[in-house]
Amino acid sequence: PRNTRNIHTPSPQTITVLGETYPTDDYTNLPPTIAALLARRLHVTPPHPLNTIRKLIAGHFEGFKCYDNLPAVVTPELNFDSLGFPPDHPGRERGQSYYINRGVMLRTHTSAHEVDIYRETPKSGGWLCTADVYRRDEIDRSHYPAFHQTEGARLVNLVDMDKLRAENDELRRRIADSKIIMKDCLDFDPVTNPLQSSHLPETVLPMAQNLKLRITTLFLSIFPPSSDPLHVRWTPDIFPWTSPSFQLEVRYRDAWLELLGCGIVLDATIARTGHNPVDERSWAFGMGLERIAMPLFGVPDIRLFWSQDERFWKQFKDGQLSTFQEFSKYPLSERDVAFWLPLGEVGGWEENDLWDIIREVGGDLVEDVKLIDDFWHEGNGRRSLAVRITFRSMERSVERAEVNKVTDDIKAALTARLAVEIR
Ligand code: FA5
Ligand code: MG
Repeated sequence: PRNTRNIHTPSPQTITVLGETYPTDDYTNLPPTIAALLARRLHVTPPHPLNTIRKLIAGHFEGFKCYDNLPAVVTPELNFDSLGFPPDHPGRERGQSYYINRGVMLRTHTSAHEVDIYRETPKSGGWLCTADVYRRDEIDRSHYPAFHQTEGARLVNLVDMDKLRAENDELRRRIADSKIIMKDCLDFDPVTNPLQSSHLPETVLPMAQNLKLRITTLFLSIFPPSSDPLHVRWTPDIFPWTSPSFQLEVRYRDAWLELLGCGIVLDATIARTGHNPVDERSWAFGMGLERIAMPLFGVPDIRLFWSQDERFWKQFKDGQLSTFQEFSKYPLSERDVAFWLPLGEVGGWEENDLWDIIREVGGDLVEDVKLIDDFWHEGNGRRSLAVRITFRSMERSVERAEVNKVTDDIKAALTARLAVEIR
């Protein structure tokens, strides 16, 4: 059983997002702290590094039409249905996405605009769309509930296959001459990652190669040449509107960092856009801009991109790459909060509700939240949870009294909204 309780009770009748007022309902779960991020528009604000990356990508995909200002408030139809997400896909749940109400939500990916943009794209056209996207995710160095994506797509007319093969040969030569080390994935698993039934290998394989080669040469052109080779690897992936699908990872600080997902768009999706899948096929990708900016600018923590501290902003120049110098961090404080869940409630509620309440009350002071204890007490028949909250500001040093006050406010909010009993 899923939790349908509105965690933001007492909920106001309306909420205002980017100056527009919407009625709330039992689906509303957008906290004010997240709503406030929509106005930041980092990806079009120089000298922010995400704006620089957006422009570098646009420079690589010459002739692709750019969409940089599409509003983040979309319908679930656009975000999910237009792409063939099944009705029970977990991404649709209130625990994973931010809803203004049942009818409108914050886009969870730039793919929400695919169908609309394809509709106005001419035959054999290409386009890019860069935007802020929102997901109820856990928070750590490489995950944040608000981040940025660039979506890219290219329509290819089947009469142009020879040109495409020649282009692929040229791109392959550039990669062979470079310092990039690419592990390709030619795994078209017929069950999990099949070619579409109407697609012949001799037309679709060059398209899949073109997709991977255009992306690999993008990284070749934006990562400055260095003595260390850049390691990238392709693996199979799954998306409801592409097949076959792939993921690209890059090696950064001794770990593989996921940069993007991509694939060959399903005929069914192409058919929805006014193009004819019998002669027009398309590849599409969606890449995380912070995930590219982190290795490119040496930014060690995704939360820094949202910093208002001038020690962050003044390190960047519009359109230029530079290496971020970490500035000293203010001291942290930790507080543990333990509580009993309501009698009879043993699960089924969304852990994301818990993280969101803590973040909503604690705002930017909350650097990290970890579940440190979870047990079942035979005696009283109740489940107990404990979380450790790390408080630290990126802007200032925070007094002990303020940390205590915020911790008390968090306890009060958890009690009021999740009906827990603080231990
Ligand atoms: C998607 O969002 C698909 N829309 C991509 C796509 C487009 C597939 C077109 C096919 C065709 P995914 O959920 O994997 O896929 O996200 C894409 C990228 O966004 C990830 O590879 C990662 O770089 C970035 N990303 C995802 N979640 C987060 C997060 N919480 N914080 C920062 N970056 C994230
Ligand atoms: Mg992914």
